Amino acid sequence: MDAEEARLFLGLDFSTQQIKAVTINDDLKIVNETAVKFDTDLPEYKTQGGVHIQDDHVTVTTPSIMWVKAFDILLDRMKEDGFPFNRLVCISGAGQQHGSVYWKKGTKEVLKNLTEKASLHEQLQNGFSIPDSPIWMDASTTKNCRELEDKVGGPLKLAEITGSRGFERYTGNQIMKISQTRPSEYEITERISLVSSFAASLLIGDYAPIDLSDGSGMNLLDITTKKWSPKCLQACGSDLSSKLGDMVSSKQIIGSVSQFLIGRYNFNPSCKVVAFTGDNPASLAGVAPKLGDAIISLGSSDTVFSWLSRQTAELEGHIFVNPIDSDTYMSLVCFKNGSLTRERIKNECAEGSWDKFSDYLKNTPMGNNGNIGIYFDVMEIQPLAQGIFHFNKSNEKVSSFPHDVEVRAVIESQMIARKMYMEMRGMHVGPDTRILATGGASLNKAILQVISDVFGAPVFVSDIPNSAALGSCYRAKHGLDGCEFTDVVRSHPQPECVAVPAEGARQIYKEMTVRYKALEKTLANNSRVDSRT
Ligand code: 5FX
Repeated sequence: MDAEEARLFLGLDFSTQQIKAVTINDDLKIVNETAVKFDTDLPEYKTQGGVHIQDDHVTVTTPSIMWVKAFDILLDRMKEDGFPFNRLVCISGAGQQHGSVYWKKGTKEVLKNLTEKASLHEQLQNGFSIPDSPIWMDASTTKNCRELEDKVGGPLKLAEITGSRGFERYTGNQIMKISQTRPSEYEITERISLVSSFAASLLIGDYAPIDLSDGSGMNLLDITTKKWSPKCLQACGSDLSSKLGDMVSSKQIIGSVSQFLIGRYNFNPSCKVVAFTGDNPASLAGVAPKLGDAIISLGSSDTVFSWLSRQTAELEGHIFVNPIDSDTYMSLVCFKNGSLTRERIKNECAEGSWDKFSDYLKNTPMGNNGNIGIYFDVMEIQPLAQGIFHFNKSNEKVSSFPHDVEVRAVIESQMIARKMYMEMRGMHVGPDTRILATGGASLNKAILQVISDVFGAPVFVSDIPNSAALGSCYRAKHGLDGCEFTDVVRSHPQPECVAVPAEGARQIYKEMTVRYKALEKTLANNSRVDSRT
């Protein structure tokens, strides 16, 4: 087949701050990358970091229609650049996890009858019963979480059924809040999608099913039977099972591209769509991991995750059905204060320069002379606490640190927390564990060195920061070709080892972790916290 005809696979990532599209060929070579950034490409929606934080500081939403308009812009941009839509044979995608989209009654018909003469956002303008989608940064549903836990027999029981105790951002709790506080809007809701299945709906011109892996982030799915849990559904809203629709395995082909895409952008009528999933499950596919690898994804949120052969119920962290092999699982812990906090410290302490930030990291000692900072700019997930705190080597609170100390403190405390909670979730990290780093901050070698020192293990990167979009390309190929995932990723670039732990690091961070844990506990007890802690 000559290059003009070769098959192409498209992977989309509807993330918090942008939509990213990556296209690969059969050799897994990236042939196109296009992005639309919400804050700058769609300034009319006045989002910051892609979101609206409401006055109560805990309710966080994004206008659903903005995502639709951003997708129009993305496709228009690719068309203007002469992108060969007709060579795409399969598409899959990812969405920020847990966020929910509420389609108004009658919108299924609109989706099925889209005309190529108008854009998607013009036609879907009135398609949402709740125009602002609650997203993963939302922390307004503590009361609903406790109610759900109580109704199923407690937090551990909920974790046993759904893979997680009640978490504020989890979709079931968000749905419960809406069904209780906005009953008339809930009533006229025809379908509730996750961000991932909402995005897939735009491609197939119909409501797309939720996949098992992203569906595990809702506190609604029984991750053992792989069916909606009747008890959880009942607790969260009336008639919920019909509003959610059926679920599918993450590698299932859910349809072909819509007539709208064929007519307006010249997509190939035989181009298939594989179920979309969450951004973290898609990233798992994108790093082509081996069993036992620990993955650390450094983005708007930081997440640590790994591939598990079996599940256990814990109060910390989460278990999802594995997006690559639905007979296995993936574990994950998510931290809300990730790259935006690092960026704030870079701006305040390193004159806005990542080079200067890195120099400070290189020129300060491991352990930061005993200084520990804790940086929860927004309400953290674990612990459920907010604020910025500085402690000297005697654990006394101090008001601030010199700039270089502050830079090291933010990275050290973030990475200590990542490792500590990862171990609490049952993910093991030994000196031989491969830490695969991905996401924006994985480009910064000085940060990677701190990760290696804190984790006491070698850190690897491949030069692909968009693992969720790339993983979506791999998942498209996997779903279409029906082969083993290991065959799909055979020519995935081998990750390069970029950092190994420095001598003495293990002891320094062992001691520091004990102190960090105790300090974090005092904060959690003194700030706005989960009623259980
Ligand atoms: C995972 O549980 C999260 O909440 C986040 O990582 C979102 O998926 C970010 F998009």
